[in-house]
Amino acid sequence: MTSTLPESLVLGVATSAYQVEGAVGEGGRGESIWDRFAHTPGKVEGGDTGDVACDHYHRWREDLDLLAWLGVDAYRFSVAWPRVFPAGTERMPNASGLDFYDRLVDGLLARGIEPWVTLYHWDLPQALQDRGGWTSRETVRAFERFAAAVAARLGDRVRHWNTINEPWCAAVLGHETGQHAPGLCDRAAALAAAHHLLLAHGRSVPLLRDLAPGCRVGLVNNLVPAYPASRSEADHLAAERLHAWFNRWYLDPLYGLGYPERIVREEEEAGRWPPGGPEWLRAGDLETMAVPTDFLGINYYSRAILRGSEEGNAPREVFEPPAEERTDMGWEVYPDGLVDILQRVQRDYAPPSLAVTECGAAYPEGPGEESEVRDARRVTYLEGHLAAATRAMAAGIPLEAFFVWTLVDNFEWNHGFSKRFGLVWLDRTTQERVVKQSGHWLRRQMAGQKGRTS
Ligand code: IFM
Repeated sequence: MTSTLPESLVLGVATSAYQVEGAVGEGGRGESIWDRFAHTPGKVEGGDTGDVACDHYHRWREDLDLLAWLGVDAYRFSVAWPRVFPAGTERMPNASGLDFYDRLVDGLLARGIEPWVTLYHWDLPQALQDRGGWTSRETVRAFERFAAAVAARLGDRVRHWNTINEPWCAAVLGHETGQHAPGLCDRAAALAAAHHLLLAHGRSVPLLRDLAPGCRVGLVNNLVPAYPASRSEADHLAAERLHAWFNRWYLDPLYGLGYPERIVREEEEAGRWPPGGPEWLRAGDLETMAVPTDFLGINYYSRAILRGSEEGNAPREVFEPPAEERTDMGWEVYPDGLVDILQRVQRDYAPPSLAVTECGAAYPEGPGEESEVRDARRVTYLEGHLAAATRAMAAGIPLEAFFVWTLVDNFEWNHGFSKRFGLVWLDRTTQERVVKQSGHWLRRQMAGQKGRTS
């Protein structure tokens, strides 16, 4: 079969440690903020936790065999910080924690799959949270030590590194809305956390370059293209405001532009940004964040449509697409948004390279007759988004990779196991894995792409 996918596009699958590993008490792993949060009644749907998750810690060989069967070029996974520094501040890293990732990397390379390592995908050691977590500068220092320990161990074999995954989620969902760990509801804390996450990124890039010679480094942002609901000035301003707070807050500083003024002004007016700047914003921080990187990772799932304020109304998101155009998360299926956001990022920041580090859909389909999982909607979703990625490349966007979220149905944060994003269905009781129709489809795409001669 011949695929229409560009031959140069690296295709992979992505996961993260807390969502798949389980084995939370093994190998000397310490408690993470997600262990604490998930075990707090009422925080996660169904009372689910990542205690067992997909048991990937024990079944990693089987999972790597699945990746090899799919034929993917690359696998993006994260390192659980509390496996490496269980209490966050030990003098030496926990060797047994690093051993796990050492085996994983060797297992990937033996199967011809390129590892893309993410350092922080939200599982901060609880001990660091107890000292202020991301609202404290101490955590930045602890992250540097974590990054250095992982790079010293894996840097001889891992070429691609993502420093931080989705700082917006870690900062805002974790500190302002309280939907994610550590569950705070304090906008000022979210601003401090966002700053320290970006600073941790900036500080870790030179360390990675030293300890993993020849590596390529980037940060991963979840970006949402924002569209005005009409041509009105008010709707246009509302869309630009969302873009500034959701996207630019985590992009402008990386490219030497500092924080978007419009939001800073709003924070000043709300009394959260003192005249001399907040205490956590120190001289040199913005320069540190703007360290040159090799690529920018973009996680894309959907778009937002904005209506400006009407009498008595704050600007708000509008447009409720019909159920059939939404995934199980309620997110609209909108592949063109991927092209738009890639183009806007390229236009405004011109990163040397881009990678779609996550893209995928939650749908509930499970095994029917003869154990087949007919998730045709996921196939359509992925076809649409890969076609969008291909269009972006044809328009000159330097897109190097596309990772499907995710391999196996896993722990979807505050939604617990109620949302299934996997190419492979998980039976949580037996841990049996059943490849879905979308997994078979991806395997055919991979075979087609590799079979191309041009
Ligand atoms: O499951 C998450 C992932 O951890 C981060 N990006 C979005 C995914 C789907 O919600």
